[in-house]
Amino acid sequence: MELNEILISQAIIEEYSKELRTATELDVAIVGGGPSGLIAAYYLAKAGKKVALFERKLSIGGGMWGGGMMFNKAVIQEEAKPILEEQNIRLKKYKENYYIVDCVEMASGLCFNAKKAGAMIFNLISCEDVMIRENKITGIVINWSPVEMAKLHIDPITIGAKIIIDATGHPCEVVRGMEKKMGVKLNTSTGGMLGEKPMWAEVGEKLIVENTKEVYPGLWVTGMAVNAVFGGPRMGPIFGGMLLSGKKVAELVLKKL
Ligand code: 48F
Repeated sequence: MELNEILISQAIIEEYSKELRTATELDVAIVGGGPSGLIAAYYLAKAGKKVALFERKLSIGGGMWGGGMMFNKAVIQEEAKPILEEQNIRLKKYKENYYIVDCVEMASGLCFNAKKAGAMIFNLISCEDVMIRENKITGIVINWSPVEMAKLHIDPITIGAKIIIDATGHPCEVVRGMEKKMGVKLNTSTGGMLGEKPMWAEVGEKLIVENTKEVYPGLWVTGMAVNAVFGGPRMGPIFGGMLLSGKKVAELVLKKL
């Protein structure tokens, strides 16, 4: 059968444009495609919400691919096991309360399942700002990552969303950018960002779930961004807290919508 290059190009342009157009008015915009963002996207899409995830990099998955120091295995604790089982991702028991997961299986599986559940996923797009109305965040401002990397002088476009989730991991970019520009009071003990603390896995895993919440009207945090905002410690290559935090933010956001 004949294959026409022009039709191939038209198919791609039309489909992509249609999807991005659909994503300009969302229930939930998620920034960052690591484990927490992907799990949040999965549960929100599964509940029928219009959700899109924007990831700066070419690959979706954030810090999952490299495991601990490039040994591409990660540890999951008992509490988070049902989440991965629901995703059909295999776990191997190591010791009581310690399960091993293959990072390639986890990263690709979470990505596949979020997409299949109905989340729109855009890679190579960075969130560089938020949109505000009075005292509420009402959207995100996005641009192609290569534009950002090449420092090209090109204006971004805006995505409207009822709720924004910052799932950008350690740098916590959305909350940080907003706090810097607006100098607003966040929902933390001091009203400001408390900053991530050094390694303490047990406490880090506990606080990340406890502090998964709305930090400013319309803006929620999940994953490592939670500990960066609320002053929790890092935890290294144990991923249960990220999954539990992603599920929790989806549940809270569903109640709010
Ligand atoms: O860092 P990341 O995996 O976030 P997470 O879900 O999980 C953290 C763990 O991977 C690991 C850990 C486990 O113990 O601590 O670090 O909290 O994924 C965050 C994603 O957000 C993207 C970034 O490229 C990464 O893939 N990202 C960051 N800033 C932006 C962004 C931005 N401004 N716009 C779009 N994507």
